[in-house]
Amino acid sequence: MTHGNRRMWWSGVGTVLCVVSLMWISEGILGAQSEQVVDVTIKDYRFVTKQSTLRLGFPTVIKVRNEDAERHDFSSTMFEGIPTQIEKDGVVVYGRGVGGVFLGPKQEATIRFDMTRPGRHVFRCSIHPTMNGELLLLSAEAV
Ligand SMILES: [Cu+2]
Repeated sequence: MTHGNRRMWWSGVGTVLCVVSLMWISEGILGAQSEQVVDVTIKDYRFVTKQSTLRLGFPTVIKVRNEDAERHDFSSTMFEGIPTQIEKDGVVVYGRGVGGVFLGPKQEATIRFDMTRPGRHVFRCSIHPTMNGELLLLSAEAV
């Protein structure tokens, strides 16, 4: 490699890094506006939920993380009849009759769907019937 070629190579790397960081920034801004995120952590056989106000008709993301050394699942009827995307271990699954997702020890999954029904939506672990939680959904008019 000659000196000139090397310099061109480095400026190429610089350009790529700039584009990547710009993509990160715009994704962060757009993501904050268009998606409402719910964080669900499974710990000591309990669901710990962090949610802001959830509104109907907005793309909703539920991030579930299992911090236990035990296998759990996050199952709910709230996805019934709604196109739902589940991402786990880099694999994305789409479905309309999704009941939930199983999570091995320390595993996490991301569930994406559009909220269409207002009210309280219960979720639970089908392996451990005492584990449950709920999400509260406001209709747009109530906000
Ligand atoms: Cu469980």
